[in-house]
Order: sequence, then structure tokens, then C-alpha cells
Amino acid sequence: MSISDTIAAIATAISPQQGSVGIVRLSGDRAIAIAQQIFKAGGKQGWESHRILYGYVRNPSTSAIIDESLLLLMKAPRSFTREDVVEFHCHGGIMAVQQVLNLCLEQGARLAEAGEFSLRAFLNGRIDLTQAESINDLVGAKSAQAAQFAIASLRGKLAQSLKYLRGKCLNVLTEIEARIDFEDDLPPLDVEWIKAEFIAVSRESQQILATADRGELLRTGLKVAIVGRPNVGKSSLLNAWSRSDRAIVTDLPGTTRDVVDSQLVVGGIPIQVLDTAGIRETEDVVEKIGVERSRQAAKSADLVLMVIDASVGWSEKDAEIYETVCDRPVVLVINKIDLEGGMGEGFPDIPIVETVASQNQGIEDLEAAILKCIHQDAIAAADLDVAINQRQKACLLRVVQSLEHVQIAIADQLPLDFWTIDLRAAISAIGEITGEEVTESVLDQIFSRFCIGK
Ligand SMILES: Nc1nc2c(ncn2[C@@H]2O[C@H](COP(=O)(O)OP(=O)(O)OP(=O)(O)O)[C@@H](O)[C@H]2O)c(=O)[nH]1
Ligand SMILES: [Mg+2]
Repeated sequence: MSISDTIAAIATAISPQQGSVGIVRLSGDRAIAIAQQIFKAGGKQGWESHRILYGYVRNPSTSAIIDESLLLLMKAPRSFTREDVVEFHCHGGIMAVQQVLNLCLEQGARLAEAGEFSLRAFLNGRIDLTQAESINDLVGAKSAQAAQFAIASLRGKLAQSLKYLRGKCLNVLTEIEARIDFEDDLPPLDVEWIKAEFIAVSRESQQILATADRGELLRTGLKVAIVGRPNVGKSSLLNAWSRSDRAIVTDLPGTTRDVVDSQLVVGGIPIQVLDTAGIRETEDVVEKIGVERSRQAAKSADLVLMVIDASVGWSEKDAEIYETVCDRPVVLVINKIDLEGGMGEGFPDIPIVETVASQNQGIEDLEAAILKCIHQDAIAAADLDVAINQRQKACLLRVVQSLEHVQIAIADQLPLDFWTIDLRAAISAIGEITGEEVTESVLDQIFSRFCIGK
């Protein structure tokens, strides 16, 4: 990727007949020159930075008017990429933005690669790598909480903590290296201080590491399968939970034949809920396929809600179904507790929730049980405002590990050079998170996940 050329892309989602405004973005040395070729501002409007011009985009070779639009000019370095940036705010849909983009390309801009605007913002020092990654998180956020975490990180929350940790490590490294070079001229190393610094850095790293699971959940969400015998109220549960009539409910066993899914958000975590066909032996060809799909859904789920009928109690058939799903977290939902019944015995020792799905009762308990099951109940209440991703987690684990090695080197009274090897590794691992020490291939991997125009 060359940073010297001027890039262009459509920055908004495009689809026919949708979106009242579409934005085409230009960034680079020639952004303004290109814009001046194709945009005619009305009246005496000047091309000043951070002003919006009103006018027409026209094809310079044919003079044909392409769109009526607004133009936003942001001169370097006061722009997202720290380069000259021009945005055309066009009419939405497909045609206007597509044609404006084509004109930009005809005038010498190059089509931006995925994430290239953000990459430039990073390379030009406008944002660090944690902030760049959070931009992608914000765009992809599936819940308000995921968006909130992304914004906190975008505002530098994670970067700040990491900078502080890196600073501490660098301080210690300077002290040690000074002793290696000028041992005789300096007072002896304060080893107790060094140990305390390492403990502090490790502790804070662990705290940040503890947010990784939540980060993963917020990003990828959770798949929950509702399984059980026919007619126990699985579809009623899906409907009550999603406050919809998504699944067909009848009093006939074997109503649901296919997997029906619904998207929910629980405690900030996006959840895909799968309602499945009741599991039983059957000769019906369609139902048989449905039952097989139920089993597959349960297998693919992160968590299973095993529903039983309170009026029937825990039966042998339930036990058989439980056997097939118990290799993953299971919450037992005892539904129809409004009916008289015998609960039987032999329940597995798993979290239990009682519901009356047909009357929307017990959903709050169900959500609390799920959060508890995936260890998110305490965290939901805690005041955590960042959540790291898997890449950041891997780097931070290396930080903690390297610091452990230094502590061992200290305890074993190894020469100072040995201390610095692992300390440098810790510093470089932090630098890999923030982008201070990062390879091009890592950057490629990160930014290629972005959308075009970001
Ligand atoms: N009394 C009572 N009836 C319920 C409750 N939940 C569901 N039902 C009724 O039980 C019957 C079966 O409900 P469904 O939700 O279709 O059951 P299902 O488990 O999806 O059934 P299949 O799709 O056949 O596997 C319907 O008549 C529901 O109205 C409940 O909590 N109490
Ligand atoms: Mg059903």
C-alpha cells in the first residue's frame, strides 16, 4: 500500500432506493485538486477548510451534471487521516455515489482498499492501533453495550492504560541498562522497587485480560439452542423471550419442524436463539429431518436451554435428550409450572429456571441464569468499559509471561542482561497492541477486516 497516492471510496452503505444520503470520500495530496475538477460550488463560496460547500458534481469532459451535493473540505492535518480529505455528500441509493466515485477515479484517485482510511489515520499518528480496531468494532457492534465499549476504546481508554504500563516497563529497563553500562558510577539497583513495578504491571494486565471473554461475547455473540421433547413449550418460550410470534405454537406435538431463529440482546450480549423441533422417535419423514436438525443446532450452540414440561416432570426421554447435550453448558427450563404435576426425580445438577412461557413469565430469571452460566453476571454489574479482542489478549498474555520470566531471573540472581531480554519482550508485546511495534503483516490482517471506505 502506498501512502503517497490519493484514495477514494464510497463511505456509506449503498443499496438501491435506500439511504437518503451517500458519502464519497477522498484522502491524499490531490484530494482538493480532484474535487475542484468535478465540483462546481454555487455563488462566491470559498474553498476553505472545515466549511461545507453547496453545488453540483459534473463530468468535466461532458459537462453533464451528475448530482447536486454538499462538499465538506478538511485540510491536513485537521482530518481523520491527517491528509487533505474531501467528502461529497450525495443523494443516496446507488447511482449518484457510484458516478461521483467514478469521476474521482477518472481524475486520478485510486480506489481505497478495505480499512485504508483508518490505516492512514494510524500511520500518520492520528490514532493508535487500539483505536483503529475499535472503529471496526463500533461499525460491527450488535448491541448498545458493544458500541459503548468500542467508543471508550476509540476515545483512548485502552491505549491510555497500555501506555502507562509500557511507560513503567521502559522506566525499569532504563534503570537496568544504566547499571549494565555504568555500574560503578550509580547507586545499586532498587530490586524491591523493580519487583513492585512488575507486580503492578502484571496485576493491571490481568485486569485488562479479564475483559477478553466479554469482548469475545460482545463481538461474536452467543448461540443458544432451545431443545426438549415435543409440546413442552419451546416455541412459546422463544416467542415470550423475543416478544414476538416468530414461531408457530399449537397444542399438537411435532409443530416445529425446522430451526427457527431470533436475535436478542441480553446483558449487552447479542444472542441468537434457535427454537428447534421437539426430539422424539418418529416415522414422519419431515419430522425426522427436523429432529436431526435439532440435534445439530444443539451441537452448534454455545449454551443449551433444555425445556421440560412441569406437569409431566423429568422423564426418561428427557434424560436421554440431556445426555446428548450435556457436553456444553445447559440451563434446565421447567415450563408450564402453572399446571399441576409431578416433578419426578433424577434431575441433573444444573441451573434451573421455572417459566410459564404461554404467559411470558420467568424470562427475567432465564436471562439471569444464562448470564450466570457464562460467568457474565458479576461483570455486567462491574464498571468495566473496555473489552479487548483476541489479538490483544494474545499480546497481553505474552506481557504477563515475559514479566514472570523476569521475576524468575531476578529470583535466580541471573545477570542483568537476562532481565532485559524478557523485559524487552514485554515492552514489545505491549507495543504490538498499541501499534508502536507492529509488523506490516499484522497491520494487513487487522485493516483488511474493515469495510471499504473506513
Ligand atoms: N399451561 C401452559 N401451557 C403452555 C405453556 N407454554 C406453552 N404452552 C402450551 O403448550 C403447547 C405447546 O407449545 P409449543 O410452544 O408449541 O411447544 P413446543 O415445545 O414448541 O412443541 P413442538 O414444536 O411440537 O416441539 C401450546 O398449546 C402452548 O400454548 C405454559 O407455560 N403453560
Ligand atoms: Mg415448537
